[in-house]
Amino acid sequence: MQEGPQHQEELKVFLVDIVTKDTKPEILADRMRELENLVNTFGGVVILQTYQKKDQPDNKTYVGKGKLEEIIADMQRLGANLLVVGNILKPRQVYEISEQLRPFKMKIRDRVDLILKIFDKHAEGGESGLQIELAAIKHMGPRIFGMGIELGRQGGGGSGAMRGLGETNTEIMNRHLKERQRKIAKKLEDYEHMRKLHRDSRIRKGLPTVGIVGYTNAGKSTLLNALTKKGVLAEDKLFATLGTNVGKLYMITDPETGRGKEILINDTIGFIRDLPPTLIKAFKSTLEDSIESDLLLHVIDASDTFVQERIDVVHEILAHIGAKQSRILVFNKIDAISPERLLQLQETYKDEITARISAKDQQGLEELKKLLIEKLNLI
Ligand SMILES: Nc1nc2c(ncn2[C@@H]2O[C@H](COP(=O)(O)OP(=O)(O)OP(=O)(O)O)[C@@H](O)[C@H]2O)c(=O)[nH]1
Ligand SMILES: [Mg+2]
Repeated sequence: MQEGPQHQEELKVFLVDIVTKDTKPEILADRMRELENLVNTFGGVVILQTYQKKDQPDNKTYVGKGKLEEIIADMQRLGANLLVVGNILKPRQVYEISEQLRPFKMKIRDRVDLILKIFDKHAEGGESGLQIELAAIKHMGPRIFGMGIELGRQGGGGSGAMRGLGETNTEIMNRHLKERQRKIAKKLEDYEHMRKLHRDSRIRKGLPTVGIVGYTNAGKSTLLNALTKKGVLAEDKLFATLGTNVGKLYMITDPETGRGKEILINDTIGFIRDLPPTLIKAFKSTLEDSIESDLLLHVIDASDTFVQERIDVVHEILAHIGAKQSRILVFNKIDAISPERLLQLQETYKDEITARISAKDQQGLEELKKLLIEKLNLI
């Protein structure tokens, strides 16, 4: 990690995205807010944001040549040093924008770079570190390759030697990345194997497992803490959790005798919209304990304006990673919504299995536990 305030001067960020004429203002505002939260998690401060109306991103500069010049002038005026684009940039665009920013010692990052850097910064090493490295290679690989082609072309006007150099470097780099990718994949396989053994022994012990999943910042870790007194870090930031946390919960199934059964609860990394498939894939094994659990608790921030959109994102990712088990929609943060809104949510999701809780205030947890006992067939 070369970036980040602890290594360098403060990261002063300019946010930009393009919107089509169909983009609704509230959706745009939500996206910008999420992007700003990502910047904050990363350790930067947003000092200005703008958007450009455009139906198609510009092939070279993403926002368009004139707009980019405007942005650079604004960044200079305000002392910004990082431009963040709320989308995935193509290698060509990264190259072009970087070139234009270079004289001013400014850098460009897209949304996926930001997510990868956040993961990278907070990774707990070991398996998740390797997964992040793999995802980064998959994200950066084509860029390096693309950049090599650009470099080759640049020199290529007259000098064949330059082109040759560009291509050779690219090939070397590419080979190196492929090799590293292969090694990481091998190590990840070993981890997976180890994990399978653990899982097998757990299954033999017969412990039912519950996976907590949901959009980032929904309150998953707070719920794990509330249920198991685990003491996991829960914070008001995106991607506070990047590894896996497991807690045990003793479920009393016979109140008269106090008898019950122990269950395992897994809390893991949260989801976010528009995650590239390679990134999801890289995290598949971190998510595996959740995916292979007997039941999923899908935690939803009920105080969010875009409840259904967030639910859709989570469902899509779960489908993508092959999670098929039944799930309980857990509407969290009900302390932060009005009784009318609570009723409205109840009505909208009346055909689903739902629970309404405040993990923070420990409200609704007993009902949730009853639902768990029933759905896990613990009695
Ligand atoms: N008002 C309110 N806030 C809550 C509740 N549960 C969690 N929060 C807050 O929501 C923020 C995110 O909580 P976390 O438990 O870290 O959320 P998470 O889903 O684990 O988030 P990531 O690990 O970052 O994906 C924290 O500031 C919590 O204090 C709740 O029931 N009510
Ligand atoms: Mg968490």
